Amino acid sequence: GCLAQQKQERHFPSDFIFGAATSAYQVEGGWNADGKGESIWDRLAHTKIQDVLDQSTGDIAADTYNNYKRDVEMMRELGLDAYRFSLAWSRILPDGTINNINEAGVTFYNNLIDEMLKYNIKPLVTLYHWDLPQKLQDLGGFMNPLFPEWYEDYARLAFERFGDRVKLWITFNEPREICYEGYGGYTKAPQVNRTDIGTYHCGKNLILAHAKAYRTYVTHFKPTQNGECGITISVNWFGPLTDSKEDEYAAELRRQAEWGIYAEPIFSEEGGWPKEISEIVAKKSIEQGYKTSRLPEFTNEEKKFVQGTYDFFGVNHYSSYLVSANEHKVDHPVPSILADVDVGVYRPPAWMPSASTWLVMAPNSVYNALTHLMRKYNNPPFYITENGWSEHPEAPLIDNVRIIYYRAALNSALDAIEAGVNLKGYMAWSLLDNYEWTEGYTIRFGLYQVDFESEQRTRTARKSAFIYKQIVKTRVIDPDYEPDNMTMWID
Ligand code: PNW
Repeated sequence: GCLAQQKQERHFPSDFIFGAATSAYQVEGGWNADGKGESIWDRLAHTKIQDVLDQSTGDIAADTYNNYKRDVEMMRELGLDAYRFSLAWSRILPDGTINNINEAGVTFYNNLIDEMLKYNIKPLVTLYHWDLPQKLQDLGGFMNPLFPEWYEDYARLAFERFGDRVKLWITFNEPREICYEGYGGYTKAPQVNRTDIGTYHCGKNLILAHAKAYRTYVTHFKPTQNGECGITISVNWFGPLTDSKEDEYAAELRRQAEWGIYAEPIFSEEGGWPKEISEIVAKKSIEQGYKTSRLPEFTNEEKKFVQGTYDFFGVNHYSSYLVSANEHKVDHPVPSILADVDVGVYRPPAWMPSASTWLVMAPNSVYNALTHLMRKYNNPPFYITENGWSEHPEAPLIDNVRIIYYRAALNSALDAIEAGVNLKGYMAWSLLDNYEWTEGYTIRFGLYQVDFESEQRTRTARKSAFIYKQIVKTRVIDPDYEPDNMTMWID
């Protein structure tokens, strides 16, 4: 054949793990079924409905509690190697503590896991995806220094009950969204809105809880269960607006504020908080009249306890920003982590918008984030645990922009692999449409559309599902592949 006409085919490794992801509150429904306890998202949806864009709740959501077999069927249609889902802590422990185990909740997850394993689909289980038992929130939640102990008890129970079959564990999904949005801000449950110290104290207790659970796994379960345990951090890319020294430094500060404060204590050789953040917050706190730094320091013992507590780095990646030391800055009337770093962010209008204000299509986004993490943290094993594109509910099933996004992101992942990044898997967000937190059902991320008006919560494959299926099957991104029709099947 003519060489010039040959398509240059780049392959994902044959042992690369392709999957899709969801989280409990966003899909399960059954909010009080069979003994489940109330979570902080049940509380928000039931009492602060005005804070949800379409005044909706996750009470039923995609009703995965009753439809899990259909969900597994969709995984088989797509040919997935893995499926990432989360356990609802309050479904298993209604009051949050191990004094009261809800066996019906354990059974639900056993059924889901067993149904997946029938078809060789690996469970990738997130222990915590934002739905804290309300009874623990009543005691301060992540702000209570007992939090790491409550969490360790819960994690141990999960390892005991599911670890014979679950070999991939994620302790927390997105510390930034838990701490910065939920405790620092108002945009996620439990809406504490304590901007000066909420993010930092939540962050410290979360990191200690992660380390405790990891060490429990390594000591008591890994020797017999042989699985892996890591954490998922949202790592969007923050690059410098210009190549000036000031903008380079500003970008580094913003990266530390967004995800470095959670990654550095666990993945860095030095341990503890990023040193620039420690210095800035200590200095500003004193200037602001606080008696001590708003950032609680780690003791040396805690630093050592936390360092190296990972088998892999889970990355949720969606988009990029450009950072400037002097341009695009906003006022910060009250102390907060963004006031502490005080830089400007910008996005060129050419970066295509999605249905979500925070999500735009940025060039080389996955590559930039992963190669940076590789260099900074000595190339641990990585999984992309979320990546995807949102559209409005009325958008057609032929979701061409989402397809452009997935192909670009996966090509960027291949670029990263070629640059040496130890990337072992990729989870699309999301398997199906779900409850998008305070955006309710106004934003759709699914490879499958869900009809939330129907009793059955009918699921229908979008065109992107066919494209993803072909990539999973061939390990190749064919830019010209078109499905013959829109009828889904199991190979
Ligand atoms: C993730 N950002 O949140 C969550 O893990 C999912 O539960 C959620 O449904 C999904 O992304 C889509 O929103 C994020 O600002 C929220 O870059 C915000 C950002 C990233 C992830």
